Amino acid sequence: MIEQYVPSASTFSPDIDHIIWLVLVITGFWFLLAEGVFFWLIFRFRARPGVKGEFITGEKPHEKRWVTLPHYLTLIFDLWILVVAIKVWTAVKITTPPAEETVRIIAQQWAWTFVHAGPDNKLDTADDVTIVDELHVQKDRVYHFELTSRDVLHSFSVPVFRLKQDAIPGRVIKGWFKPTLTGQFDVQCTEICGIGHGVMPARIFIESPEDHARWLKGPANVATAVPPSAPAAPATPGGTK
Ligand SMILES: [Cu+2]
Repeated sequence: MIEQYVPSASTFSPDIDHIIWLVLVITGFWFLLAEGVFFWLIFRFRARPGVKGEFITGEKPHEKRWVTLPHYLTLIFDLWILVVAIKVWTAVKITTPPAEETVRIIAQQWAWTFVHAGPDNKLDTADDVTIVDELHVQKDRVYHFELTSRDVLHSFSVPVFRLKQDAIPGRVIKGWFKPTLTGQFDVQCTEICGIGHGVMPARIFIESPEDHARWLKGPANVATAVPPSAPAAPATPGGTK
């Protein structure tokens, strides 16, 4: 159901969605039950004409059961969430599948720079493709990312991947993803990083292998590529009279 609102586009996003549902159902069940019992008790033991309201201290054994029994049941449900969460954490954060490609992601106030490996599939070579606010990846390909920041704390978030990772200046944080859908989706900064935080969105383009190869070679690449030290565009001749 979550994917009706935010598509699920990575290999691990269904597992994250499963945890969200599990937590929602368990906490929702206990919330509704606790509130139901709470209001029923208020109604049941209310003061009425001729009947004094009862003050129950909860010290008698049969009264304590109202606390201890749900308490132990809640702990069992907590353990259930913990086991599922550790399994997903291990799959997403600990066991990393081998990279088919690596992309470098650099955050700064207030833009994202993405360094793509280019046709030779190696970073730090002449054919690297460096683009601001556009990340181009292939469907069904395992990407490792190297995330860093030039200035302050940022957070790299791709909602369709259910991926969020802080970017910390002075550190290179590694992670991975494998896209499972083609399309254009949002990339967001999810750390308040200054006055321009709200204008720090980017886009991820998940392409088929053919489209990605076309993008690497085609004019779209030339049109959107921004060299790191691009000179300022000259003024249009005749523009000032
Ligand atoms: Cu930011």
